Amino acid sequence: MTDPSPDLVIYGSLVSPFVRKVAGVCILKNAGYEIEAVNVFAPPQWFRDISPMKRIPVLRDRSIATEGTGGTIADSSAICAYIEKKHPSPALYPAEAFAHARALFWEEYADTALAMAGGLGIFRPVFFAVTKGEAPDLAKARSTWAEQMPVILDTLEAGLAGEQYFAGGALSIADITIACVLGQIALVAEMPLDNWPGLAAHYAMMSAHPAIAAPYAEADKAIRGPLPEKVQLA
Ligand SMILES: N[C@@H](CCC(=O)N[C@@H](CS)C(=O)NCC(=O)O)C(=O)O
Repeated sequence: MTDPSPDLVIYGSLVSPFVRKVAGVCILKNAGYEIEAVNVFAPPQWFRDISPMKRIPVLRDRSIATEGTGGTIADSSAICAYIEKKHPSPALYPAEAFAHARALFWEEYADTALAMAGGLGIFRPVFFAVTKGEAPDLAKARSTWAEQMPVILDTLEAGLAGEQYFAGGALSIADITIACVLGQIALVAEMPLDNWPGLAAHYAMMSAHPAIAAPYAEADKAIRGPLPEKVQLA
């Protein structure tokens, strides 16, 4: 970012889909930010103090406070909602009430159901194994893809209902979150979406967007060292 000392600091790592989601929202809104690396698996005490659930990301708004818990917000959804208020344009939450709620639902679905299966069931068994010098746990990743993912991908495909975007007929927090969390699978595996053509088109469109592509490229750089080749899920 060009701003040498932006208000917004994101604590975490772009390897996290939730950190990429927050970075993507900042990019879309042209809000200056910087990432301060935190190893969430061995966090320093100051980070535990600002992250009650010991999770990344946490945001700090330096215009509010530069240290301690002041000016900090944990949880990507709370953070993105804050950035929306601070930088309203372009709007990433539909104005119409029902579409707004649908966008929040899809954000939550991606943060929970999709992240549990894709993150805990595919990304971690592959990537955490190789960072420990072990072979990727292909059995776990493949069984998750075969047994848990189809219903989730069916739900997303049905949710799109042939539309370009998930809620309100325009790019929203729903699209950003779904693309970032699906990207967690794509970081470690070839992700065959042929059975879900609407979702495949959505993912292709979103992955090409600079707000998704730039943070993803940083994560990809970090992953390709320990895992030069993506694994096959089928
Ligand atoms: N609901 C949280 C989820 C954040 C989350 O689970 N982050 C992961 C990294 S992708 C984490 O911090 N994990 C730490 C751990 O499992 O101990 C959000 O949206 O910010």
